[in-house]
Parts: sequence; C-alpha cells; structure tokens
Amino acid sequence: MAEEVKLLGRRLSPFSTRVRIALNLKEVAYEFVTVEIFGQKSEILLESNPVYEKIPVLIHHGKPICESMIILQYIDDEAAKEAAGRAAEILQTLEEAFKQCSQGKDFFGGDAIGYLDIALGSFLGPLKAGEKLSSVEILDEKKVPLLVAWAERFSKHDAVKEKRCAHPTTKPGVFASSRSLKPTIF
Ligand SMILES: N[C@@H](CCC(=O)N[C@@H](CS)C(=O)NCC(=O)O)C(=O)O
Repeated sequence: MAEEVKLLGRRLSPFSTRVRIALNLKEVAYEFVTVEIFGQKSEILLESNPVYEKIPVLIHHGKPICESMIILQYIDDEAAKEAAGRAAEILQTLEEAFKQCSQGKDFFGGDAIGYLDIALGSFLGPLKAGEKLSSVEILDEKKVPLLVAWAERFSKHDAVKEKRCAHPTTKPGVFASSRSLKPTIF
C-alpha cells in the first residue's frame, strides 16, 4: 500500500482514528484529507461514499473503501499481500543460490542435507502457514521450481520427519530424540 493512499476523515472522529491507528501500525504513508460532514458535505466524500456519505473512507489507487471495520480488514489483507510479495522476491534469490550451491544435486549441501538446508528448511513450516493465511502461493512451482522440488525432498527426509516422532513411553507432546523409535502419538 505504499502509494496513493488517502484517508477522508476528521481528527476527532473515532471511526477515522481506528483507521489511522491501523495505517500507522502497518507503517503505511497516507494523506489525511479533512472533509466536511456537517451541513454541506465535501464533494470528495459524496463521490467516494455516495450511499452513506460518512467518514472514514480510505482511497487506495483511486478505489474508495468505506466502513471503518471493513477498512481495517482491507489494510490487513493488503499488508499480508505485500509481505508475500517481498517473500517471493527473496525466494527468487534463493532459487538462484540453490542452482549454484547444489550443482544439480538434491540439496544446497550437494548429495546430503547440509547446514544451509537445515537453516532454510526449518522455515518451511511457517512459510506454508503464511501461504494458507494470505491465500498467496509463495513457493510457486512456476517461479521457483528448484526450490519447490528441494522443499519436497527436504520435508520427506527421515531426519526432518523425525521431529514429529515421539518416544512410546513419553507423554503426549514430548518429542523423542532417537531416530529408531516409531511414532506413536503424532
Ligand atoms: N459504521 C461507520 C460509522 C461512521 C460514522 O458514523 N461516521 C460519522 C463521523 S464519526 C459520520 O461520517 N457522520 C456523518 C453523517 O452521519 O452524516 C464506520 O464504522 O465507519
């Protein structure tokens, strides 16, 4: 939401304040436009919110969004989309790095999982969760095919799957450390 964000409101309007707080939290720069709501309402307000003629109205790239709670949801969604976009850029760099490090082999470390595989692979869980929450596919096969294949190999590796295994005698939720133990709880 970096450019062209306008907020139609008034300083003392609590509904406008809601939106200002959300924009500040997400560090979105915006132009605050004080509009007339008493007597003859401002033209820009009538154009942007012709049905209710109320503030606040957020104008993003010329598109008006009305109702403070809907605006908050919109700001949150846009911030999530932007974060996903930034993650996608970083992944492009990693795709290139994988090509160079792996030299056509399965892992960053070559034939076997190395430190770099572990360092990056441990983020795959949160990354997948982020994809679900934002409905944006970050590990996109069309954009980063090598990384997608690597992530699949990495996730299927015994050493990675093992973190889900529990010792038969341990209490639920306590992870076992031995590879030979069979999973009984998860
Ligand atoms: N449900 C709306 C309420 C907005 C609202 O009541 N705004 C007041 C100012 S605080 C307003 O624009 N009043 C003008 C009018 O009712 O004509 C929201 O959450 O955005």
